[in-house]
Amino acid sequence: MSTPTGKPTTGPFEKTAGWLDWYTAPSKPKFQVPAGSVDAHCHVFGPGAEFPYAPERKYTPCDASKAQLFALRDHLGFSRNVIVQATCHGADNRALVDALQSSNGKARGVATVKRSISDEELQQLHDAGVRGVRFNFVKRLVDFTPKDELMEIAGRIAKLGWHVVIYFEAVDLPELWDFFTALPTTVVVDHMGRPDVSKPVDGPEFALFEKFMREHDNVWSKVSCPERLSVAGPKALDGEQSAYRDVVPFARRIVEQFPDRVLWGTDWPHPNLKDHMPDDGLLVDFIPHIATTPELQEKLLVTNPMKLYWPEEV
Ligand code: 0GY
Repeated sequence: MSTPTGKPTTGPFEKTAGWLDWYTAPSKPKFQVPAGSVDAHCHVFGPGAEFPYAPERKYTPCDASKAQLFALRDHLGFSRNVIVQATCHGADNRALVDALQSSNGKARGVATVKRSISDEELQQLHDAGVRGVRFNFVKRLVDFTPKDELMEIAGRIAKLGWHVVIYFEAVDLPELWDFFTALPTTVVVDHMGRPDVSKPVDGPEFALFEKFMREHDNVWSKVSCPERLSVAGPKALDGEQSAYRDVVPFARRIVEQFPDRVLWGTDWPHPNLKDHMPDDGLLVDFIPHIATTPELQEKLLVTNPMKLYWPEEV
């Protein structure tokens, strides 16, 4: 790679067995993203020596620093990042805040908070650039938090103009429906609610997700993480076919139906992948397969994330 991302380090922590480190030599994407594009889903991990991983974490990653993230941003041609608090840091948002404060205004954040957070601490997060909280329902990543606690948090952060990011698996949407539809803010779904892409795109499971977005115009979706959802994997079949081709019909459907409510992100440094670590340049080259016109690309990468995270500049 031409930019100084360096190598992943591990600091004083021992990585989870089988952990895949982020890819140190991403290709230069062939697809040139529009000027002012936002990578609206990425993380920083530690470094653990400076920002220790949380005792309640379910995995221990390699480090992935703010400098390495910002170098990747520049290499891929993006202008800004939205950094999402990773579960390995629990509700300790110090690494996130440090990255936001070092970004020269080019990063905004999504934090994890508990009911015990004070109004003053919320305001400090806001001043650092946080504009949302994440509620995570993926059981392998977090312990259960009672819904009344989450609803109380949602009510408090709504007053700051923040939104709620939700992460869940497709099979859990029916059970979570009433809670999600009662949230008083904009609601951003991570990775299209993790569809099982081996099921038909026009089957009942994905139809429920489309209904969720269609009937609730406060619901947005990140059309991110093909590498996490794909069964086909990164290998393109021929010149016409995309990497992660089995995810294309799902993501394209969401982009085309809801062009003003979609976001895209790399998900760097790609926690918990088991079989391969994606080339982030290849992930960028996936974008024109799901947002097939310059107009859709501009909305996905610039207009929509700017509206949500930098509304004062729109
Ligand atoms: C993602 C996906 C995952 C992990 C986390 O915060 C996290 O630990 O988000 C995952 O393991 O699926 O969006 O980064």
